[in-house]
Amino acid sequence: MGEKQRSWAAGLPGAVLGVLLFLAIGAGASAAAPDKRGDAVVTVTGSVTRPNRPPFESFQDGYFAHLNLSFDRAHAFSRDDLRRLGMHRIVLRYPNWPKAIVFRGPTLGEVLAAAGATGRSVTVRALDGYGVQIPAEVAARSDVILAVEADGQRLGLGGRGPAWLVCPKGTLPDQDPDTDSGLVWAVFHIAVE
Ligand SMILES: Nc1nc2c(c(=O)[nH]1)N[C@H]1C(S)=C(S)[C@@H](COP(=O)(O)O)O[C@H]1N2
Ligand SMILES: [Mo]
Repeated sequence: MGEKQRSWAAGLPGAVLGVLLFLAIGAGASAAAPDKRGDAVVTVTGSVTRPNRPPFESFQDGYFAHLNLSFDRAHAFSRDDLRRLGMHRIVLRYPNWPKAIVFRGPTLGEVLAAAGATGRSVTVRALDGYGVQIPAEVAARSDVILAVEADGQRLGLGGRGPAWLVCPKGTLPDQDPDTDSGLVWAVFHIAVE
């Protein structure tokens, strides 16, 4: 093995070989399916028309599997992806919070649009499995924010991050106006159906 290849390559000047290699690598990269799993902090799954990662696979997607979640199509967002979508501001205060908090992040609608989501409702779900189902028309409101920042601090794991669903009181169906029930923190998954 190799004899034929070596003699073939020996006949070509280095520069030509370099160009051929460059073309081969370029063609390979552009032909490969996108895979943004490694950067994911929030993943939109289900009825999405702009997938950017492979379908659910139970071993690699161990945490989704742990919560009995699976999907064929999904769009993964990194922190920077979410920040780039827009940083809208909303200030909220609840009796069980130490103070009013200034939240910033993209609207839920911007996140869904970037994933090409088409559906009647979405379930915004946290790492602990807590989730809230929201009709599409509510999810599209400009004051429903997937906050990635609170009081100028990024929301991290172990805190309320990577994202915190926030909106004005009374926005979500059956939202209790006196408590922050329904404001999902530690959001990592949005299922569209
Ligand atoms: N991830 C996650 N978010 C959640 C909840 C939860 O259990 N897990 N509980 C909800 C409810 S019922 C309330 S009242 C508020 C405040 O819960 P906390 O006091 O545990 O922060 O968070 C909401 N968001
Ligand atoms: Mo609650």
